[in-house]
Amino acid sequence: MMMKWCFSIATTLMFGFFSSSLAAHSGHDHDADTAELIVNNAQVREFLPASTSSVGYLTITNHNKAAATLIKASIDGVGRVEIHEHSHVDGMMKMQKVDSVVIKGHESVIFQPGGYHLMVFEPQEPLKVGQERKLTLYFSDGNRLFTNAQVVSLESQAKQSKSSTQHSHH
Ligand SMILES: [Cu+2]
Repeated sequence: MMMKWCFSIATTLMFGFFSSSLAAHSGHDHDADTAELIVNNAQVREFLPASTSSVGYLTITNHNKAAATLIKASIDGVGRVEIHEHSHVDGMMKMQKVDSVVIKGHESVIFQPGGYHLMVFEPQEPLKVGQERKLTLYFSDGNRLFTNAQVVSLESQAKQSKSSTQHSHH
């Protein structure tokens, strides 16, 4: 398994700031949903000045019994999207690229600050706050999921990330 380690002080500071908003997600209510894999709250942050990468967050919910394995993501107008995770190594927060993310049956995986996230590189034109960009998720069984990712500012991303943990029933 290939892993690429990347680390920066700026990132550590940022995710340190966000770490208080982390919350475990435990299950969800079943309602009239017919789709078996659902993606919610997809958002990608505008690129900060002089930054070559940005981040995206989303929630994937698996209503199947069987696990689903996310293997790739792409965003229209963006050259490269990687799937990353954060982990504590020797007391430091590091992030690394992962080849796949497993969403177990009847569970959700939340991509959020301090956890799994999409790393976004090489925008073909600037991402502007308020835009929507088509996000495609590729699964190991050949399944694809499409959604629109909202382009958000750093400030609103921080806000949403806090409020989404307070209203986790959505
Ligand atoms: Cu990353």
